[in-house]
Amino acid sequence: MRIMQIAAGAVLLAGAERAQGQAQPKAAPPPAPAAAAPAAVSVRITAPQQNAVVTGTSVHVVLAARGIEIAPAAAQKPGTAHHHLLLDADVTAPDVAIPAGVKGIYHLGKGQTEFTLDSVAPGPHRLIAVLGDPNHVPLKPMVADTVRFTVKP
Ligand SMILES: [Cu+2]
Repeated sequence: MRIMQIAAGAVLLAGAERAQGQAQPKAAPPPAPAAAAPAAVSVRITAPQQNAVVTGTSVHVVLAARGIEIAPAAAQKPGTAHHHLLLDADVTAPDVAIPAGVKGIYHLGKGQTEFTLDSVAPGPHRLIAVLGDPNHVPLKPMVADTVRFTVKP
């Protein structure tokens, strides 16, 4: 009996990491409109990271929610939520649906937890994530997270 060795394909991770340790001395952050939620429900923007420098005009956003089920809005399932992204847009009124078709406001209405922002202009940006109920109304108290990042062309 012969023992055959199978050479597994080597995976090369070539230069996947970019050096992004640049400080931003002049970045005076505007006041954040998103209040922290004391409740058990929370949301976090895990990408891009705070003060990240993103190369290129596509910004991949990854969201992590805790304490609540993320579900498609169309399911109309009580007690669930879906993500909303506000790029350089202020949070909307607390008791009404987050509007659709507004520049800078994105409903991840299919229950997505990742989203790619395309054609983001070079320069500094503010991204806010807000959890909304199946009717797109922000949860009460508001559950949100904010990151600032800079796009380099
Ligand atoms: Cu929505």
